[in-house]
Amino acid sequence: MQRSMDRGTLEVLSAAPIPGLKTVWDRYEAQLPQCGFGEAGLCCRHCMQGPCRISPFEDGPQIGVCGANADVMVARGIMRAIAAGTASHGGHAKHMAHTLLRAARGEAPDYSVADETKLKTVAERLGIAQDGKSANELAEAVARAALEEFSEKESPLLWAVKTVTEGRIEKFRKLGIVPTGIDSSVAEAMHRSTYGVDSDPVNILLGAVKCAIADYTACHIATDMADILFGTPSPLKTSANLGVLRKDAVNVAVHGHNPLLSEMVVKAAEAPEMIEKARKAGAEGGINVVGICCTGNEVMMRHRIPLATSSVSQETALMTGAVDAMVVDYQCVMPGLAAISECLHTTIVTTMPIAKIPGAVHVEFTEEEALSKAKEILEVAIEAFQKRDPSKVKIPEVTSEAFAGFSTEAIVYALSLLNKEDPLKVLIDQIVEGNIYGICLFAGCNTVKVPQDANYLKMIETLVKRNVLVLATGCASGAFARHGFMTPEATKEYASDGLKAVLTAVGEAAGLGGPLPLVLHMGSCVDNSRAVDVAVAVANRLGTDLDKLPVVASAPEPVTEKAIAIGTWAVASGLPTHVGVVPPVIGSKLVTQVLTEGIKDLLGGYFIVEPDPEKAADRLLLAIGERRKALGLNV
Ligand code: BF8
Ligand code: SF4
Repeated sequence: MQRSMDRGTLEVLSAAPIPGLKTVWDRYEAQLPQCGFGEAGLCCRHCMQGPCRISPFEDGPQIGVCGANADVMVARGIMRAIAAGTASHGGHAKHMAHTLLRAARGEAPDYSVADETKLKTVAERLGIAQDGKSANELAEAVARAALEEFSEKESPLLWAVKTVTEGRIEKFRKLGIVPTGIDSSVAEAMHRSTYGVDSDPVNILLGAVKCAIADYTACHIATDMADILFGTPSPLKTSANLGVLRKDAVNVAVHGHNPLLSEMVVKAAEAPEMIEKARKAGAEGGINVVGICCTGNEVMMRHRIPLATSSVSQETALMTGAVDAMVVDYQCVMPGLAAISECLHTTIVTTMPIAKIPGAVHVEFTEEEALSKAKEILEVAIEAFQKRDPSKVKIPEVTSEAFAGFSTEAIVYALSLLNKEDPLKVLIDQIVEGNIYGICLFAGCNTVKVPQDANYLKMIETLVKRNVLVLATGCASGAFARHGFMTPEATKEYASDGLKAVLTAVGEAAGLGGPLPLVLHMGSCVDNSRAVDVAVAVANRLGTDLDKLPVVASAPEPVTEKAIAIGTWAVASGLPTHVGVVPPVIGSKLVTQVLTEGIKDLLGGYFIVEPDPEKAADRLLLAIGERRKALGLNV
C-alpha cells in the first residue's frame, strides 16, 4: 500500500540514512489482518469473567458472559474512548489553568499574562467582575473559575454554557446531557460503562455525548488559557515539511501538545547564551526549533516556528538523521520513536512525570523553573548535536510556505476591515450569495490506514471547487500546510471564482496584497473550539442555531480517542461530521443507526462514515445543500 502522499515523508522512507529502520507502517503491516472483533467493537474486557467476544455471525455467541449484547458492548466502548479523550484534553487544560494561577500569584515567574484583552474577554464571558482588578488578580479569578470546572459542580460547566448558542444548551438540558464537571464526566463515563451499570445502549450513548461536551469545555479552556498566557494568534507566514530541518543548526523538535513546554523551548532557543553555546559546539546556525503535531501548531501560529511533520510521520523526522533532540510532553508521541532514536544520535527528552519513555533522557519540566528547565533541555540537544554523524544526515529538500494563525479574533478582525460595524455580515452575505457555499472544518489526524494526506487532498479539491470555505486544525492543518494549501497561491490555483473573490477581497483589505490562503489555519486540536466560536457568532448574529448553518466538519484520517471525543462534540454542536476511517461501531446496527441517523433528530448533527474521500466530499456538499435549502438559499 502507498504509505504517504507527502514528498518529504516518502523521500525519507525510501532513502533513510540508516537502512532497515522500522516505522509505523511496517508495524501496521505486521499486525495485519487486524482483529475483526475489535474492528467492529465486539470485544469486551471490562471484567475478569471476560474477555468476551460477540460473533458477527448468527451461529456464534450473541451475548457476553454477563449478558451484555453487541449494542451495549459497542456503546460502552465508544463511551470509554470519549472518556479517555476528555481525560487527555482535560489534563492539558488543567495543566494550563494551574500555570495561569501560579503565574498570577508570582509563583511561575517565566509565565505572565501576555494578552490582557483576551483575559478581559474571557472574564467578561464568565461574568467575573473586573472593576479595580489588576491583570494578575483577574487572571487568578479566571484560572480559579477554570479549575472549578473539573470536579463536580452544582451548576452546568460555565465554559460550555457561555460559549455555545442558547438553542444548544436548551437541547442539552432537555436530553439531560449538560455536564457539571470535566473530570467528573470522565469518572461518570467510566462508572456507567463498568461491569453491570448502564446497559441501555441509547442511554449509554447519551452519556457519551455528555462526556464529549465536557471534552469541548476542556478544549475551550485550553485555548483560552493559551491565548491569555501566550497571546491570541494572528496571521503570519512560516513553512512546513522536513526541509525545515537544518544541517548547520542544532535541530530541536518539539512534539506533543501543551504550549507551556514548547513556548519555553522557543524562548530558551532565542537566548543569546544558548545560541552562543550551540555555535561553540559547531552549529553555526545556532538552534533551530521545529514543531511536530499540535504543540508544533501552537508555536507555529504564535512564533513562526516551522512545522516539520505530523503525527503518522513523526518517526521520519528522526530518520533524517538531523534531529538532535526531540522534546516531548504528552499525547500522540509514539513509543516507537525510542527504537529509532537508539540507532541514531538523537536524544528523546521526556519532560512530564506522566509520560516517560525508556531510553529517553528525562528532564522534569516544572512551571516554577520553566525557562531554566528549557535551557537544560537545550543543553542536552547541543550535546547530542556533537555526536551527529554528517554522513547519516539526509534532509529532504521539501518545504512549503504556510500562513498560520487564523484565530476567531483574527478572522473577525479581517472581516471588520470590510465592515467595521458588522464584520460577520461580510461572511453572512457571502454565504447568502453563494460565493461561500458552506464552511468545512477539517480536523484530526493522519492514520496509517490511509496513504498519509490522501483523503485531505482529494476532499479539498472537490470542496473548494464548490466554493466551500475550509478551516483546519491539528494534524489536518499539518497536512494542508505540508502540501502548500495554506497559501494565497493555492487560493488562486484551486478556489472557484466565488470563493476566490471573497478570499481576495478580505486578503486585500487585510493588506496581504492578494487573497487569504485557501485553508485557514485555526490551530491545534483543542483549537477546534475556535471554529465553534466562529460558528456560534454567526448563528447568534442570525438569531438561529448551529444545526441550521451550512457548516460541516470532517476528520478524514482520524486516529485517537481525542478525535472520537471531538467528533462527538462536533455532532452535539449540530454539525454533520464526516469520519474517513470506520470507527469500532459497526458491530451494532443500533449504535451505528443512532450515530449516523437517529441523533440528527435529537441534536441536528450526525456522523457521516465514508472512507472514500470523493464520496465523502459529495456527502458533505449534500449536507451543506440541505441546510442551504432549509434556509431558503440557492443550492
Ligand atoms: O491533538 S490531530 S494525531 S497530534 S489527536 Fe494527535 Fe490527532 Fe494529530 Fe494533536 Ni489531535
Ligand atoms: Fe464479558 Fe460482561 Fe465482563 Fe464485558 S463486562 S468482559 S461482556 S462478562
